[in-house]
Formats: sequence, C-alpha cells, structure tokens
Amino acid sequence: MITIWGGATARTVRAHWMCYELGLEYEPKLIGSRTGATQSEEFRALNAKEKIPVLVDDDFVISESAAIVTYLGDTYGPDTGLVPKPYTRERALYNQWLSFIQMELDAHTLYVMRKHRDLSDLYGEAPAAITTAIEGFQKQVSVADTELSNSDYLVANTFTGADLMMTTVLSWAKAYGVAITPRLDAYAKLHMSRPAYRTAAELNFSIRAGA
Ligand SMILES: N[C@@H](CCC(=O)N[C@@H](CS)C(=O)NCC(=O)O)C(=O)O
Repeated sequence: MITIWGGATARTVRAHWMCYELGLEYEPKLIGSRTGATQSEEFRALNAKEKIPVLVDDDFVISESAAIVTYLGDTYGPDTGLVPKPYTRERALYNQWLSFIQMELDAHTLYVMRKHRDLSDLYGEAPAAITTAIEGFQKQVSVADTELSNSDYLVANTFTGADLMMTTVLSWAKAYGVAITPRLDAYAKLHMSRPAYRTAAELNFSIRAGA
C-alpha cells in the first residue's frame, strides 16, 4: 500500500500527480506545511527533516519530490515512458532537467522568494535577495523556453516527470507574480489540462498551507 504525505504546495502536488498519471491506488495523508503537522512524532519517524512530501510504500520510505516522482515511474510504470529507462541518454537528460528544476528554479529562486517574502517573520526581510531571485528564475527558465521551441516536451518528445516538475515550478512562479513567456505559459497550461493533474491538484489544494 502506498501513502503520500503532504498537500497544499507545488512540491506536494508532484507526488500526487505522478500517482494519478500511473493510475495508482494510494492513500493521501493531506498534512499541510507550516501547520505543525510535520513536527508530530508520527511524521518525524518518517522524515526527520520535517518536510513534505513523503512517500511510504509498505516498509520503504522516501522524501524529496523529485525522487518520489522518479521512484514511482521506475517502480510502477517502467514501460509508460513517464520516467525514461535507466542507463539511457534520455534518462541522463531527464536527470539533468530534474536537478536543474530543483536547484535553479525551486531552491535557489522561488523558495528564496517564499522564505524572504511570505515567511519573512521567520527568515528575515531581504528585498535584494528577492529581486535577485526573480531575475535568476527568469534567466534560468529561458533555457527551457528555448528548448521548448520545437516540442511540448523536455525529453524524448513525450510527457515525462521532467515536464511534470517543470509545470509545477511554472505555476508556482505565476502564483508569485513572476512573469513567464507566452511559450512557457502555453506549455504549463497544456500539461495542467491533463486529467491526472486536474485530479491531483483538486486533492492537493483542497487544504491550505499554514502561514
Ligand atoms: N526539496 C524538498 C523540499 C520539501 C519542502 O521544503 N517542503 C516544505 C513545503 S513545500 C515543507 O515541508 N516545509 C515544512 C513545514 O513547513 O512544516 C522537496 O522537493 O521535496
């Protein structure tokens, strides 16, 4: 039995979305960030980092949204193409995009905005860091804009976890008022129209994150 812990954020929707792409039956445990729920004894036993999402598959537990997306595709959809097969060049490119998305578009830019704008009570005001983060996001994401000039997909001309991850950072950026190009906007809208995204998003965003 699979359980996905976490809801309400652009990171948690990734895990739910992949489950729906794969048609998996699973149990969602929709705890929110900044609600105190990640500090419960039960949750800390699963993830001492106190972060969502977390996947539990019988006795196997992993955190980190990109790792969860990849584990699900490898384990439950090896022939779906959602995650390119290991030891291939497509897989290397997929890995490249996932690292890029997590580092350059999530942690170093959007999350800096979250920390120093939404959560400034905790992390401090840092207007210069926010400006740099917006500029950094736009510069880095322009690489994806170029890559998508001939295809609606980042890897292998088919929908993969790389598109799933990219779509979540683009919608997160839009929600933060960061301008994205018409091509990236159309790309995000295309993938957000997938039935699996719609179902996952309805579930994921049925709860709210804490302040
Ligand atoms: N790199 C991690 C980041 C996870 C993360 O920071 N999650 C936030 C919510 S988006 C969280 O759980 N924060 C703890 C809390 O707010 O209680 C991933 O992609 O899964």
